[in-house]
Amino acid sequence: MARVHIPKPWNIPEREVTPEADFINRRRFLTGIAGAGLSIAGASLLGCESNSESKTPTKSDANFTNFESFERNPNFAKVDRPLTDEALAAKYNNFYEFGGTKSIWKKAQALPTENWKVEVSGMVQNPRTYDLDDIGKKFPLEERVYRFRCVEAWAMVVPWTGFPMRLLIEDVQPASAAKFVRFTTYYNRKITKGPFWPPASRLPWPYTEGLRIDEMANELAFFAVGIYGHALPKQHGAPIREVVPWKYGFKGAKSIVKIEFIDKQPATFWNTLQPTEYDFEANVNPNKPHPRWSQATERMIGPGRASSWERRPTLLYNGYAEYVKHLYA
Ligand SMILES: Nc1nc2c(c(=O)[nH]1)N[C@H]1C(S)=C(S)[C@@H](COP(=O)(O)O)O[C@H]1N2
Ligand SMILES: [Mo]
Repeated sequence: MARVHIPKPWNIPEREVTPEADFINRRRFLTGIAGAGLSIAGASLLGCESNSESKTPTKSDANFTNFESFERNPNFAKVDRPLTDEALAAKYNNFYEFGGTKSIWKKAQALPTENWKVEVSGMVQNPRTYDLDDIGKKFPLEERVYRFRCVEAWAMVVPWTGFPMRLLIEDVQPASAAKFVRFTTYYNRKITKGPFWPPASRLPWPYTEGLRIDEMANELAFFAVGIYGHALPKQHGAPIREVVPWKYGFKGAKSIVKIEFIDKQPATFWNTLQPTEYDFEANVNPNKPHPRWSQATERMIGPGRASSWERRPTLLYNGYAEYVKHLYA
């Protein structure tokens, strides 16, 4: 097999290097996966993706046509900082299934969202498979403005449209023995072929996440089907994703296909890869540094280089202590 050029992490343009991707890079080199003759599209990693020229897709194949009718919930509308510019948020994403750079929005357009179904199963009285139509009819959709904080220390404020997870719990009626929930997301190696992981990879696909059920029942925990007043674009996790604003962003699984109620803490993507860096609980905490960087401050997504973005102090539970601190007392 022909030897394929494998990009070194230090060849990635600086703007693309992020701590999470950096971890995957280091891991690949350390485990020697990179040594094999791999037919991966390494070249696309080297900055061929133009971030600025083409128009950013900010809409998906709208599954809900009447977004204008979903009102902002005034109880979840006030945040201590302005909304992030929509086009900036739509071009700065983590979606490792499609690649390890922040500019995966273009590649993420390959995600097929037609006839999407979400299976809810496990320890529940009413197992269900919802399509998006069911979701729109069954759950009253509303808009909430939430702060968002990635473990990599970038942050944003965005309006999500969706419904509280609590309503889904009420619909499926978990058994009392169910203590956790596992979210499984879309994965198809033919489509979700991020450049960091060749078939030989031992990365724990599909991307999964989990919560305790009492966390899921908290009034902040939200399923989003929209952002900025329209259906989620693919790069933000169309057609349905989790939003848990007091936790680091990696807890918010995108493009969910399955929700299972279980009695034990589930293995999850990042926690399986590196438990010392990505703990299951993953509550935003300025006083608990990541092993490789401080969490004391965060940078708000803005124009230009990340190094020029406004820095602010990180807030405990990302500012949502009054809603969630009793969960961890
Ligand atoms: N399926 C899936 N969900 C995911 C991720 C991912 O790589 N795959 N990345 C997570 C991380 S690390 C973050 S910070 C957020 C980013 O969400 P955004 O791109 O919509 O801002 O998505 C989370 N959900
Ligand atoms: Mo993240």
